[in-house]
Amino acid sequence: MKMYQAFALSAVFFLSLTHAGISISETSAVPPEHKEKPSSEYEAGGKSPVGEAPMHADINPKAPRMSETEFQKGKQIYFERCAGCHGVLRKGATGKPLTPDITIERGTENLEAIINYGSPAGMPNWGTSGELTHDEVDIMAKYIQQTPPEPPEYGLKEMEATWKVIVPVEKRPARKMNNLDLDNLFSLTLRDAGEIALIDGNSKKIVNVVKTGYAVHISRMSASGRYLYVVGRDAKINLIDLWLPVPDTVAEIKVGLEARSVETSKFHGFEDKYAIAGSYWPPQFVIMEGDTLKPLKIQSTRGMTVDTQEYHPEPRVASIVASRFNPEFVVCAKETGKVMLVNYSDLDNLKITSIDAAPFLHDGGLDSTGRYFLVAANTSNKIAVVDTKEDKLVKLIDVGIKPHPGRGANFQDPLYGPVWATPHLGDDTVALIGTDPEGHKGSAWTIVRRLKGQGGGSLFIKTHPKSKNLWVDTPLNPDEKLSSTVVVWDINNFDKGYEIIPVGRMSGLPGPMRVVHGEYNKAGDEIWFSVWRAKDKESAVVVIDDKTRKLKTVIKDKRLVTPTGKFNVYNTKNDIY
Ligand code: DHE
Repeated sequence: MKMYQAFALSAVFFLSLTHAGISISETSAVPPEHKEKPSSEYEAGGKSPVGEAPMHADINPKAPRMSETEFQKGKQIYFERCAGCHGVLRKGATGKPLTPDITIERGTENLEAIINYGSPAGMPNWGTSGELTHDEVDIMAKYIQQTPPEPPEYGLKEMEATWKVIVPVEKRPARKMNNLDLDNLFSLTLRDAGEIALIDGNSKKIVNVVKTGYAVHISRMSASGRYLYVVGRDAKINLIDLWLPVPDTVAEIKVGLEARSVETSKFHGFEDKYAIAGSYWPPQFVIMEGDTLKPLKIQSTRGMTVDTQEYHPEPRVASIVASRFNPEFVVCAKETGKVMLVNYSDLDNLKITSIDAAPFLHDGGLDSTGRYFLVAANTSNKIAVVDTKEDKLVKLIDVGIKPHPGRGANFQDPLYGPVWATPHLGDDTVALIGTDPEGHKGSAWTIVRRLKGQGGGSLFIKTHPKSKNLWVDTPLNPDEKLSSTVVVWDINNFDKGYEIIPVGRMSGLPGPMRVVHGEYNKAGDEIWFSVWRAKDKESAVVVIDDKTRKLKTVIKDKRLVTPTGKFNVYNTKNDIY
């Protein structure tokens, strides 16, 4: 049985990542074949902030008539539910293209049926699940036959208008003004609060809660460990100075209408000099001053796809990492499948090496030497390996269904030496890929082991150089037993199989919940997991002793609303994962 069918059959709940939090509705009346895969829900569920922007729309004489109210409703639903998979301009992304030349041909009735019942290809059953009413399905079938309204562009003028330096560089302290052990500080995403919590890794106390962008996404560290950068889905970037008596925002900017990634320059001589943020809309990235966020250079990602070599108007910027081998940022364009090595040594004569990988690029990380970047081309079911020293593609490796590594996990396999691993959204396997072309030539860039985990719906994997454990979460598995637990293998004894750790139960909170994103402390002797519940419910962070795999402590506080990703300062600045 295919994994997605297994999900569909076992699905009891319909988990929806609405902007308001997790909404959960029973779908037992829905025919099993029409229940969607968790991966499509993950991409489709989030509300796109682009929908808030004023847009111009042309009248298409061939499209069915809609009133202004219906059109506005259709637009709102489209940006809340559909844009994540089908793209802002409906040119297609992980979902099919929905441009009027295709949709008018299909006709209103056909479109209604597919919106209602979904499809085995991954389209959720919006109608029969009860997410959309009959009238809303009707509106959507008509709406997608209209000319797609275009959101505005966002250039230097718009960025500068939002740019604020709250504490100028000369007014900032010249040395650390607090007694915090900054290396063991954690930045915790409080997704639906639009905040991050800074938590002291030693005392487990909250140091500060900082207001950030809407549906805040990830944090990254400057090379020195002084500055923390946070990106919201609304493309707001916060620059937080950890040297202040109480670490807080010293500068902020909005770099577009929607974004997911931020990173800082780490090449020798450029430490803390530049920051970069990639946006979903407009499809572009911007290089900024590292200590003020002053926007310096904006570069569009629009261009040709690597496979059919067709123009794509909306290649969203997915993961970005900083090279340590060259003064370069590694920037992934999702829809075109290109990995761009952007050399920041001369911004006026910007050199970009464009590497053909595969669509649709999403998340990835470096190998243990920092030389090779491994990124998931998730709908191609591949991992692309890029050599950041020689600036070229090493290999495209076929893995399981929809790899989702986060940044992946690096460790020494007892037989195959250094490996990097990824779990999958669409199946229950974990692929271990050899990463040592010099010491272990025969196994480099091939899958050396395929572990069988407890189920699909995995998002993140984690280990630490001091640990013998490999942890994998399954937060998007529809079975609550799996979404509330994680599994852990002994790296030196994979044959023993995995142990299931009931992290959700350890938190003492009732379900439903999702246990997501493991992160080690600096010492590598404890791992933290978020117990992610709905916005109006209590959540927690569970800290596990890595050696015994037993509960160490539970961090609870009413301010910890929808905790998801966490980023330890030392591990993040040194790319330890
Ligand atoms: Fe993420 C990383 C995009 C939904 C938690 N996520 C990333 C990256 C991208 C991305 C491109 C890599 C950034 C980098 O390394 O520079 N995420 C998206 C989406 O497009 C998607 C599917 C849907 C959306 O509308 O945003 C999405 N992501 C989620 C969630 O729902 C998660 C689970 C909870 C949350 O907080 O929003 C989530 N994403 C994360 C985390 C990382 C991440 C924790 C960083 C992992 C790491 O260890 O580096």
